[in-house]
Amino acid sequence: MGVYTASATAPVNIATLKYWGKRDKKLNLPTNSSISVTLSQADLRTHTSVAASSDFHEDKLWLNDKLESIKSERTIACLADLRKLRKEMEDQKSDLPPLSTYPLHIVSENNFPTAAGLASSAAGFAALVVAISRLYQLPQDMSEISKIARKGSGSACRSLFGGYVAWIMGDLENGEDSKAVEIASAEHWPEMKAAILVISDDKKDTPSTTGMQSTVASSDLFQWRVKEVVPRRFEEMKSSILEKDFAKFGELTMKDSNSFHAVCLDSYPPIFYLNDTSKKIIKLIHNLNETENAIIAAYTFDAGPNAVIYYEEKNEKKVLGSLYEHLSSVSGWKDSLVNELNLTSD
Ligand code: 2P0
Repeated sequence: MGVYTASATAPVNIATLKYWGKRDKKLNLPTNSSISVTLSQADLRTHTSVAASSDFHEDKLWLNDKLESIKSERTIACLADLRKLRKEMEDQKSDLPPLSTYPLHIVSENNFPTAAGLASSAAGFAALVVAISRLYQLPQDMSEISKIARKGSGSACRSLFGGYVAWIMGDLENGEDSKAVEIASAEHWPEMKAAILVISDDKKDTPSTTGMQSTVASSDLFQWRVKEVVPRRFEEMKSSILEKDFAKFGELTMKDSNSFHAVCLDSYPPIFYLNDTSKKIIKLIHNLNETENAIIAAYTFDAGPNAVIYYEEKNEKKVLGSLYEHLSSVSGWKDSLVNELNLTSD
């Protein structure tokens, strides 16, 4: 019997308009639409190879060279959805090998710097789902496939596209309209760059899923954020990307990072992701922009203290120079772990 193989690489994405809150935990349906920028394949990515054979006895997963059992409900849900789509093809074309019935062997590797302290679930589920959809030769487009990646990890649906990506929250209860779509390719705005400032590689204080559930249940500010703030900001940020208006894009990115951390603080009990070093970086970027009399750099922070700084290439020396100059004296700053990332062109 033959072995059928395929592989895929998926990069990390960093949200500029944050996903925070689920209206359906099982389907990972969000309470608001979000926008992200996909980073370079070369810097932070997951590579996944998959093989299917009737000779295999069970599904197996090797994660960074370690054999893991496939117990996670999210992984099981992704595999079931992919097999269902393949089965539909096999039912229509009887000469197709019955791959939907074969066990899978999955080998997945991250190239993240070991201490980067970055969430890997987005790239991980994106690479897994794309590799298997290739193995199964599924005809669905990436937006359709992104609905399956979403069930693995919400933010994973955005890593199926390069460049500037929106995850549309959708209205339908079955989640069929909650998917990722491309806003613009990386080539549209090639001057855009991102630097990751690693402050801590500690495990997250509060896991994202737990944090989101707590915010949805307890924060009053959250209602204002999802009903009033994000819908308006979504349209404005999309326009700023299409118009390559960095000042607007940067302002919205910083405001949305602050709004996300504000609803974390407004949760009860409060959730803290930023630390003192994060706050120093926030001040530093505002000081830099004030000195320049223009927004030339923008920070954003996810569910942890590490910063991602967006800037345009023409301002690289100013932005990185200022960061290096001031941060070298800030305790808690790991200067050896700055990554300057070109956005992906894949
Ligand atoms: C985001 N984050 O938009 C936001 C901003 C963290 C802060 O998506 O439970 O790992 O797997 O759907 O996607 C992190 O949460 O959560 C996240 P699940 P996920 O990137």
